Amino acid sequence: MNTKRFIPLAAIAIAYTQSIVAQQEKPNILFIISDDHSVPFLGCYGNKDIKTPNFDKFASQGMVFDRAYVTAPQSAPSRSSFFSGRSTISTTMSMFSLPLPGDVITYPDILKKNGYYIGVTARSHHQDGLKRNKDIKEAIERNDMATFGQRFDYHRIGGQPLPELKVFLDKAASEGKGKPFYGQVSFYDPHRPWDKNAIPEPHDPKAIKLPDNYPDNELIREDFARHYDEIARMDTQFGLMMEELEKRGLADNTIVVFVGDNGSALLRGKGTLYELGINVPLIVRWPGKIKPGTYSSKLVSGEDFAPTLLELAGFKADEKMTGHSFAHTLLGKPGKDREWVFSARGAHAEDLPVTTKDFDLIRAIVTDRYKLIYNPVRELAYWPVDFSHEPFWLDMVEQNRTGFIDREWKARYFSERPMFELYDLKNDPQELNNLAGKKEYAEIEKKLRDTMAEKMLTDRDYVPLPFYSLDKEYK
Ligand SMILES: [Ca+2]
Repeated sequence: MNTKRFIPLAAIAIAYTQSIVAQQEKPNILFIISDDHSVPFLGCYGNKDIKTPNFDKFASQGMVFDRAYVTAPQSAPSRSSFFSGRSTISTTMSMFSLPLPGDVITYPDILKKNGYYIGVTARSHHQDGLKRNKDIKEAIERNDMATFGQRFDYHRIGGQPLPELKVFLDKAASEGKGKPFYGQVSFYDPHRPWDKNAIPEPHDPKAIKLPDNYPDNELIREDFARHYDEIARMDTQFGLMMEELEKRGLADNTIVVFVGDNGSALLRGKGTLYELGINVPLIVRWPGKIKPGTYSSKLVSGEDFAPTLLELAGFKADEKMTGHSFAHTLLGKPGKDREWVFSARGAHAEDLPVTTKDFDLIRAIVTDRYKLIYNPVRELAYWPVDFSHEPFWLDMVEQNRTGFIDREWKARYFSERPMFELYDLKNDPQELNNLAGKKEYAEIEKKLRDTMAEKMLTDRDYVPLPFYSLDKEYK
């Protein structure tokens, strides 16, 4: 007799009951994303000008990170890392228009396999390819490249985050009865264009403190104030979303993550690998598990959410995931922290590679103190992503054309870039003083280049590795 096949019914019943109990104890996960949002544009980052009472309250209930970096300065690639736990290079997602390949395992896939009800809703997740262009859309469909409709139990693109969250929670309760849920909800705010009447009491352009060494004039202040307005509008809706969790009795057993998908569309923001481009807000709340009102300056990468959330839910990450779990940080336990994060810029949107608006290649390694930026196509002219038609930018272009532009702005926005940029973020947080090629920093630079090269190598990057002789000058 094959004893292995003989299992008493009572044992099956006990095992079944245990699995239901275990399932019910699993935390729900709500992953909320703002679209184009840099540190420090929330009150909880010490920003006194911006009105974000709901985010600040949420921050006081969870853990705030001020050194979270996305893997790319644009939505589609950055979000692919959130899902895959890998860099945009290793999953071939560094070109904006591409869909996430079907054989790339995401952490919601793993949660689903382990009994979760999973959904994604509101603003597009951008993982099924760029569909604005009819021909690209048809090519994606012809080749059956979109996978998100099949991956998720609930899949919707469109609608505002608050009503869409309610619909998703209803679905999770009815269709996913008894199962824990994973839900991703994305905001449209504060993506450009920035509305003039986003909130009843707009921010006063004159009262705003601009970042240090940022150009300053009326047009720029007006632009900045409208950015703050959109963040404040999002804040109100975010507050109502948290109330909705409370009302449904879900707040205590739901891990809520709030993160920006890439930096704000500002000068040296979105599309670039400077701090405003890749350092995004990150707040995580899990009542009873994460100590309320805590701050962390540990490095976090966009690759890290998948292994972290899987660990918090009690599951193993996929072996291809390269992210580091920061679950220990969230739970206040000792563990191995990241020493660096990697970020990459590739093609953006669907236009030809004429300026850095649609195409650029940049790689960056950020450590606790330093940042190395590698610009393989440094001669490509800078052109902003998403604000090339805004009055303040056109004004700067005109100033440059007529030769009346400030020398600093000319060097920063209208000149060829160096191949390498090295910044001491502790002494030079604005990234103004390029230390690359300087003898006294040669050792630090070499270490960063080696780290970058190894990451590019292991992720099979298509860009030449960043090796060069330090004696050779690059301007
Ligand atoms: Ca974005």
